[in-house]
Amino acid sequence: MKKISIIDSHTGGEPTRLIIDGGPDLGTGSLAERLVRFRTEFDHYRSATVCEPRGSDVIVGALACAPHDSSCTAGVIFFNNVGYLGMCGHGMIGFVASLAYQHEINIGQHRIDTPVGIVQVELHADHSVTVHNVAARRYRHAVTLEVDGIGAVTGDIAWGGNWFFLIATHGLRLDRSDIDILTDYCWRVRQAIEAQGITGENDAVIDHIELFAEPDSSQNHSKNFVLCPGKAYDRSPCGTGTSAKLACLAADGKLAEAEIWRQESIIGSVFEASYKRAPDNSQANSILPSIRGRAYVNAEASLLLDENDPFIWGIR
Ligand code: PYC
Repeated sequence: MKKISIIDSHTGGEPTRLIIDGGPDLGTGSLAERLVRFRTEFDHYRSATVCEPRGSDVIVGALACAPHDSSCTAGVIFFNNVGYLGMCGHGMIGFVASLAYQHEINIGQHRIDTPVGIVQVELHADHSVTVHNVAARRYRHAVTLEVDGIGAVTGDIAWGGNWFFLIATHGLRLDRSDIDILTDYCWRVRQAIEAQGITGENDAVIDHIELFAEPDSSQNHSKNFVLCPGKAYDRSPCGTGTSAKLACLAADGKLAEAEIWRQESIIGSVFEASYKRAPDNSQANSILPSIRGRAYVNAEASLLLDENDPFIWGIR
């Protein structure tokens, strides 16, 4: 019987399952190189960990890795029910909370190696975590596409560690009781984006769709609904999605540097966010977003992989 040791946490309701032992040996090299090895040679570990019958469409997996860059405390590769994520904001907060639970990280600043670059994090004394994400930027403004069963939809395309299509005007209520309607809307938009060959930079697939509305709480600035690549919706306000939103607000001159943006999720959890201008100006409109949130560890377990089990590597 093979065992994979995991720690589960949730960040604003969105789960993260961290593999701490028994995962694939991806060897050495940059985290981007190791992600390619994970995808091409060990993808069955991804499905065994996050897909049914052990997991569900909602779970984001995280593989703890030795960092490539020696200035980093740790490295991590994120994945989900259908593939891999460049970065994951709620997952990074869950990762740091799980390392803290294991006494492997101290209060203070740390650098974490990821496939899309080094991410600086701060574990605060109250155990909340600030993620200083990779640079975010708006790539295209007000892109209109024709969507089957909906009509014309207009949104911005932005990078926040993943590629997003952000829609402010959609005529829908962002309410938990309408999750199915919201999922259907976003999935249709996603399919139209793909069918019409609309991409991020360098033909990157836009695999996250984000809707915005007024927040429920007057303490917050906005509420969102984010549909993830595998058709599950983000229970948290989505760290990379909030980063993409900040890039759009900054590009529109609607949010100043260091000003606080409180992003509420579809279930009411909140990330507190702000940004700095990227110092090198290497990318036009590029900002450095920071996202603060809190994760709670809620399980520590071993996944058991029985070689007689026909679904040993998950339902793929
Ligand atoms: O928090 O960045 C995030 C995220 C991406 C997908 C699910 N959560």
